[in-house]
Amino acid sequence: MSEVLLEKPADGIAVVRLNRPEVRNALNLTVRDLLAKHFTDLGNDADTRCIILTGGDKVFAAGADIRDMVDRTPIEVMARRDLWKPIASCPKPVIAAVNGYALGGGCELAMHADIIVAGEGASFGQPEVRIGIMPGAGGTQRLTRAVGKFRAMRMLLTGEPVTARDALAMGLVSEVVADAEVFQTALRIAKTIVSMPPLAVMQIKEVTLAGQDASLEAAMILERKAFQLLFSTTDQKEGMRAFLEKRKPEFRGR
Ligand code: DAK
Repeated sequence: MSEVLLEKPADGIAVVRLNRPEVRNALNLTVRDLLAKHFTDLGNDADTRCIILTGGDKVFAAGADIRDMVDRTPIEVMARRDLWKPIASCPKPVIAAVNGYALGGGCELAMHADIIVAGEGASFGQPEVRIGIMPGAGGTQRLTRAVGKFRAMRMLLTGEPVTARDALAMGLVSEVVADAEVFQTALRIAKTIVSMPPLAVMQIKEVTLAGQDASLEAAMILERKAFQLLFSTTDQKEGMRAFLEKRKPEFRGR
């Protein structure tokens, strides 16, 4: 069976599921290649409107595969294609459904998502320092942007994980639910997103992410332009008319 499974549980929703339970879903090169391929394909697939990324109900991912890395040379590491890029630049909303460990590259993978639903037993950490390296897929950057310098440094420099509840308090996850409810909660959120007008959804994602690293002034211009652009869609007319006519809108993604 493939080490990354692709499922379609409902209209418009794709599930990308890590499937190496025997090594805690460690991200070897095959897994990372498959993730890059699936995210590229789903990003280009008009029928896919929201993606759920999960490792199943026991563990999200214990990081990059240490067996894969132990004897690598700097040149080999450098020569690798950037397999994280297709996930980071995916135009569709991504929801991470996290049970169990999300460590190292696993925590970084979750942080590529737009929404993180965590089970009560989940934990998040960047333990790379303990094995002589450091995060290489956004752990020093996305984590710091999400939780602030002092909480990020505490995690990065000690390698100690935080619980799902602490992660919620820090702003590292969107929601914490009972372990058994993680996937269903993610699916419910995905269904809500899929019922929204797709062009507005994609503009919101793009502007929110691009604006994070721009000045407030530039980001506000970006927001205003995207806002104006949406007035060229039939979904804007439909959404507003449906509200005024007190009926459910029928969005067509145009
Ligand atoms: N890699 C390889 N194998 C792993 C693994 C990992 N990250 N994590 C677990 N395993 C394997 C174990 O070796 C063990 O294999 P066997 O002994 O059965 O053959 C099996 O999974 C079960 O593990 P445990 O016996 O340890 O299971 P426990 O439930 O007791 O503990 C654990 C689970 C997740 C707490 C523990 O396994 C653990 O601490 N794992 C390592 C966590 C870690 O250090 N993660 C950070 C890895 S470094 C890059 C970008 C990013 C990265 C790299 C490059 N580029 C852009 C180039 C990221 C780096 C990392 O993530």
